[in-house]
Amino acid sequence: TTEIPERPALPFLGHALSVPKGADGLLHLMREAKELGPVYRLRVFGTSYVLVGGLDLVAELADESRFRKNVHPDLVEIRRIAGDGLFTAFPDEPNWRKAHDVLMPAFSLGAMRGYHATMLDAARSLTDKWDRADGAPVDVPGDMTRLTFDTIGLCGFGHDFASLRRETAHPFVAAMSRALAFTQAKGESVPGTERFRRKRAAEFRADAALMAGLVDEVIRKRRASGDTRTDDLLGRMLHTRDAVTGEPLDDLNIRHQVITFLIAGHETTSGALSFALYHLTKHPEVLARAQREVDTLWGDTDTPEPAYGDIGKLTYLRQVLDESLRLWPTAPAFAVEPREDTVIGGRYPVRRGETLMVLTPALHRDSAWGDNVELFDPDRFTPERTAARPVHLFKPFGSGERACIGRQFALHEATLLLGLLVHRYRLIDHTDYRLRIHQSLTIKPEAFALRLARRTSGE
Ligand code: MNH
Repeated sequence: TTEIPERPALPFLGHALSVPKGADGLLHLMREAKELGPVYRLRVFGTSYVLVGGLDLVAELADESRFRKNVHPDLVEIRRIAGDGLFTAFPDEPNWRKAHDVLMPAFSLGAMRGYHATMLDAARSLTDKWDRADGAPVDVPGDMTRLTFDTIGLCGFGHDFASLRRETAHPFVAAMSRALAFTQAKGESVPGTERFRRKRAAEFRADAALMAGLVDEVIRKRRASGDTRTDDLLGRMLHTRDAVTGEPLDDLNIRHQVITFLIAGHETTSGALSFALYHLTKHPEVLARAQREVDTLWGDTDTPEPAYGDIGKLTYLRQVLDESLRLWPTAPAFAVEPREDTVIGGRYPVRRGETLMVLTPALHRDSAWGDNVELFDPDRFTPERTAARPVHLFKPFGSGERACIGRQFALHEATLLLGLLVHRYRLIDHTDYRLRIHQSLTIKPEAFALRLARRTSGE
């Protein structure tokens, strides 16, 4: 066996000085994957990560008899907000299986039929807002975030956050962004220096309390209403029992799940929508094809009435979304750990429980994708080419039993919205936008604005 490649490391600091903070961190890790190869080690203070960005290794790590989800140090920080919710639960925490089983039916493809009308309402609030802008620039990631946040609030909890009717971000979203930035900064800074940031720590506690308070109020209102529906996330958690234990989820766990869904249910989808609009803006031939696809379904009516079944017919738009998620998977990493000490790639020893971080944007640029991996080309996702591709080459939603539970939800919501947008508007790139990546827990295009003009028939 041989050691995993790494740059020369300083005592105590490890590689901490060479990793840029915040936004450029991911780009740095992607460059390192190019130079050091599909697996390398990164040390940040006391913590060591193995980064993996190549097909063969990712396929090996997908073997659930040898590896399981790793709750890495950043996720441990996020547990201060999301506790034992699905996303941050430790692999052996009993509440994970319990909540997973209770919630799965609410995320089946069939369940999307029940959310469709609500998703359409939310989408119309967005087009109303963009119509009112009347050609003035709109903040694309900002409005995508408003839309996806309102959508998960309405579909998941029957609660209207109405952020599309607000000028500034919703207080939950503002508190969440600050709190996530705080946990991230903590992971990136010298251990033990937290006490010098008392003010930030107090702000974090206030933000966490605000989120918990808001969520408890949503739960309280549902309980008080006497409404015992079980066809949304909150209803299932309050009024169904886990088949194995015969118990419902406990109140603290329900709070953690609601916070988890409010965060996980909107950040990534809004980023995916923003990147897709970016690519559509920069590739007029792709946009024209997407417009032909929606025009075939909806003609040139002013307000189309997309049926549930229409979403499955928007296959080219789905390819656009998939190709956007290939280049910029908006949850850009996920981690697994060996169940026992083992050897990966036939020669690299790794220890039980250590963090093996899959760097998805690097995997999505593996040479198995072809020569021109940086090129945006939705035709990579035709059914024929998808069937011919190794299954583990495309992992925007993670892997195995801890993969994204909200995948169908995100894809239904995003395809519907993109369809309505390309049907209705011409996208005007008035700033000749150059892509910059904004990174927190997830990634999105930084400061991306567009102007919109209504399409008239024939264009
Ligand atoms: Mn989502 C887990 C990506 C939309 C709720 N999600 C994951 C993981 C990835 C991911 C990657 C695996 C993380 C890990 O292994 O540590 N999620 C996405 C992307 C989109 C997305 C790219 C949109 C595009 N996710 C959504 C939506 C919801 C959601 C929408 C909810 C409505 N995701 C989750 C939850 C988990 C998760 C909950 C944790 C699942 C588990 O561990 O059981």
